[in-house]
Amino acid sequence: MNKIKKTTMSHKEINKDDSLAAGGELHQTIGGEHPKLTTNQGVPISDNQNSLKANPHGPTLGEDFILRDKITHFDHERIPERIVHARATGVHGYFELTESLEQFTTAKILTEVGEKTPVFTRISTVAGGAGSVDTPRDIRGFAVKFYTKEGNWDLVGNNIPVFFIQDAIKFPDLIHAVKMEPDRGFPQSASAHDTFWDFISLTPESMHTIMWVMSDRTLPRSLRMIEGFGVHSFRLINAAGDSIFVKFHWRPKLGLQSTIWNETVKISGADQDFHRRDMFEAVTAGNFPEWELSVQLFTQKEADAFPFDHLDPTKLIPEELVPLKAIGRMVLNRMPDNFFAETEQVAYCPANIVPGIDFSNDPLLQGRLFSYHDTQLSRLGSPNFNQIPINAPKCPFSNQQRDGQMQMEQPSGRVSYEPNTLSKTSPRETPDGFRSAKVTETGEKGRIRSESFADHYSQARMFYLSQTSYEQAHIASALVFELSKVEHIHIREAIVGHLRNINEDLAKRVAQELGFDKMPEAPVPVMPVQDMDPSPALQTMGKMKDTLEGRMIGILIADGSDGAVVKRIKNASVAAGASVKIVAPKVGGAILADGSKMVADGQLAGTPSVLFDAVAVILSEEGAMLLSKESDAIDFVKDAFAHLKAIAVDNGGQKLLEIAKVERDGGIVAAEDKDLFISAAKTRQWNREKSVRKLP
Ligand code: HDD
Repeated sequence: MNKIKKTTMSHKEINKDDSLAAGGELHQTIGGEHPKLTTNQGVPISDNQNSLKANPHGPTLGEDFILRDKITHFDHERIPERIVHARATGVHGYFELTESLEQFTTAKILTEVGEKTPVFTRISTVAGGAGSVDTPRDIRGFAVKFYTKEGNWDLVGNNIPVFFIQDAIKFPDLIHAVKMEPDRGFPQSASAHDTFWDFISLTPESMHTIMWVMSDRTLPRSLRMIEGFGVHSFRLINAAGDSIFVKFHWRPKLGLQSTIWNETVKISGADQDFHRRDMFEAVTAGNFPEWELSVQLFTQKEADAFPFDHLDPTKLIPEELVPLKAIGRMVLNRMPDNFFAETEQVAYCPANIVPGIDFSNDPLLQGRLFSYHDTQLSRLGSPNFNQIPINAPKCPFSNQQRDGQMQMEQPSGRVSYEPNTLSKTSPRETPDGFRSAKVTETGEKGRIRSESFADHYSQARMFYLSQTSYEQAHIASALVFELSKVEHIHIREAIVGHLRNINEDLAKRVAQELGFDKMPEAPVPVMPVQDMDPSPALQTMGKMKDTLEGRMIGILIADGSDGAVVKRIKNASVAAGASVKIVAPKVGGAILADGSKMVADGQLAGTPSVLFDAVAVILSEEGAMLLSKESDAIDFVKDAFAHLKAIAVDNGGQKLLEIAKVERDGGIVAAEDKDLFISAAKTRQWNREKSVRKLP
């Protein structure tokens, strides 16, 4: 057991008054073997609290190399943040193949069943900077680095299967439009502003992705409850050299779950690190998130029959058309030791593929192939970033590339070229090395967009019509929220014009809530909009699992609460797979009815109900009266109700509901009926929604 003890200081000459002023307990330390503190040159340091001065009141001396060593390094601690996807959570884990794709590919990671391949997965927001909040309405990046036996394979996807634009040349404009406006420096992480919607209004190809972004998909409850998509078609190549197309899908074991917009806004205030903390707490508690990897496989002939072009990244292939085949699972089971070294320095690149996998001609993918390596050169500062441990392959790697800034390797011998006759051990080409798919390219060179990319509205319509009525209302209200933040009326009108091509009813709902006097003109689509069959697999609500696993229950208590009831709810929640936090007016806890003390996990003001999936309010009458004067307690129950959560109450809890003017409905259950509470907690009370907010 480590215990706090005073170290025996060898540097007694340190100015004691100063060190006490700087915290008093400065020299307290946790026992153990402490290595000597040194400079970066290894010179032992005797005083790390005071710089070298000419006299007690004199100037600091330039010769203080210890001060310079420390401050200079500090001055250079930050590296450029990613231009997009700056804010993220990274987790280590493994991928295990369960079904071999040997018929289609030679890639060992997709053929060796049972093999566990280490992975590092980084899940990010797109628009916000590294210090922004976790919960804006935004796409989540879903990047997986597989450290395979045949080199690193990076599947750099998103939690949405389509993208805004069809050609990489438009990417800088898209990102400039969505990021903070350059003159004012805001908004930091929101799409709800003029420049984004201005660009979108002029980019009809973005309409399908806009439907996804305005849906509940972009408000995930947890990063453990999102899907991931490789987005583009890739190719698999088999031993005979034949290739087939493939799309990759990650599906979370915990199912999909999203938050309500009003809840999301409040979470951003209550806990800026909501998703990062959720992942950290789950993984460190041993609740390892898991995803199934599935593929959609299809031939060129099948692709030719699709009513869309699969090389267009604004299109998805409905599961009903090409079913998903589950081939493996990814388990994330270890948080990084050091956020900077791993989550910040990891460098993904869609061009990192392994033998047996190849690219398709998707023009967005083609542009991405050079962009990522290029950005890492400025972000990490040297072409040797592949030597940073998080980026280095875990299989042997060897070539004749040499030197460069921050070179960590020290090759020996006189040969640094290939081929050569002088070295018997230098690396050589190998027959099982990477080969491209056999593809014939013909046609005329030019800056052209294929005509097969011209349908911008059919899949947007399919997505909208595939949603439940609640989800459709959420899309409409998201559009109203976003466009209400847009100052320029012509931009609002242009977007509603596009919506008319997607669904007239949606356009009307949005126009009405924006206060339009008349409907704006719809742009004439280049191609007639097709009515595709709805695809229920595109819903979020339909993919919510009937489980409390991975969810969090909050129990509000105060002095006088009935401990037996609290324990019953807690035990039932834990048995159903949830985690539980006790919330009380004082973090030290509350004195229960039987005189015992129950320690709290969170203090009421800092632990609002938005942080939980369902809540219980267990109070004595006096406790309820006391809390009735606490706006945080009133908000606790009001918000839980407005966010459609199950609420368990005893008599005191009911009293607080009455004071908060929360009317009882099917989602509010008696605390003694723990089973009813557990089943209500597994879902949201969607029927309640119309009673708590006006939906367009
Ligand atoms: Fe990108 C980062 C996903 C289009 C250029 N992108 C980045 C990350 C993800 C994606 C998940 C973060 C990786 C990490 O965690 O470090 N990007 C996508 C998807 C796209 C896409 C799914 C479309 C299907 N991206 C895209 C295009 C370009 C880029 C068209 C440029 C031509 N993306 C970048 C980048 C980033 C990046 C600027 C910033 C940091 C980085 O690469 O490493 O190069």
